Amino acid sequence: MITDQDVSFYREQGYLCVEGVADAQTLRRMREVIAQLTAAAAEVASHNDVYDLEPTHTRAEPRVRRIKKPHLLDAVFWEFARSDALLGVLRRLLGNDNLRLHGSKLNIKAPHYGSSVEWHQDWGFYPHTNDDLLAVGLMLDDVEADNGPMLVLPRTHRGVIYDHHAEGRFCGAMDPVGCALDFSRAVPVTGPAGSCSFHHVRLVHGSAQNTSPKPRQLMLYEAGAADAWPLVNFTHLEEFNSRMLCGEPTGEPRLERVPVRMPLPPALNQGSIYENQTSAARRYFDRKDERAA
Ligand SMILES: O=C(O)CCC(=O)C(=O)O
Repeated sequence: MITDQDVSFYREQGYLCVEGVADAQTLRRMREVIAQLTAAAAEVASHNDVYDLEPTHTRAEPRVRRIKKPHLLDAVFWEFARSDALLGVLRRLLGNDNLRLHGSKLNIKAPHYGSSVEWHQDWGFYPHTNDDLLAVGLMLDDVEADNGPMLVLPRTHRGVIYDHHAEGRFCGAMDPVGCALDFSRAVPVTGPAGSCSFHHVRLVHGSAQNTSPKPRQLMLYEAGAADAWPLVNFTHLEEFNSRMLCGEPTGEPRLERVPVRMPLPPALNQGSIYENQTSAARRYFDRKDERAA
C-alpha cells in the first residue's frame, strides 16, 4: 500500500498521510458507534473513564471532546487496529513485524468550538526503551485546512525532547516561546475521510480550535515495536501483551540511546491531555470557551 519513497519521507520528515486505509463500511460502523456514545454523554456531568468533556458541556447539550480508549468500547475500533490495511503500513514504517498497541483515543472537534491541543511531543507523555513508536490518526471526516487539522513540525522527531513542565510539574505542553521553534513552518495534515496520518512519537505537533461549520473526528491509535517497553505506567504483563497487534511479545526490551524527560511529577489536572494542558504557563492556540452562538 505504501512505496519506498513513502517510507523514506516518513523517516526524514517524521510523518506521512496515506489515503484510503479505512473502507466505507468501517467508517460507517465507527460513526454509528460514536453517535451512540456521544448521545449517551447526556448521562454524565463531568469527565470519567470514557468521556473527556468540553468546558461548555451540559447534560442538556452534551459536548464531548474525547472518547477514551475506544478499542475497549467496541470491536470495530480493535478490528481496524488489526486490519491488514493498517498493519501493512505500520510494519513498513516501524520496520518490525511484532507490534503492540500502546493506547487509543478519539478526538472530536465539533463544529465551531472543538478544542485545540497545545504543541507537544507524545514521547513527553510516554517515553519507552526505544522510540520505534508512532501515532495513527484515522480521519473519520474529510480533514481540511479550516476544520482543525493536526499541525506537524517536520523533522523535529530527530531533535531534542522539549520540556513539558510548568511550575515544576508535568503539564503536557511545550512552552511556545521558550522552545524557540518556528511554528510558521507547521504543516496541516489533511485528507479525505478514510485517510490515516502517521506521526513519529517524537514529532512536535498540535492543533487549533475548530471554528469552521464542519466536524473533525480523529481516531488516534498509538502503536510501536513490541520490544519498546514503557518507562512509566507499566501495569500488568497480561494486559500489556493483550495489546499485541501482530507477531510475538518479548520479555527482552530493546534499549536504545534515546533522550528522555520523565513526565513527573504528574500533572496537576489528570484524565487527558486537555486537562493536563490547563496548567501550561503559556498557550499558543486561542481558547474560546464561550458557547457557540
Ligand atoms: O486532535 C488533534 O488534532 C491532535 C491530537 C493530539 O496530538 C493528541 O491528542 O495527543
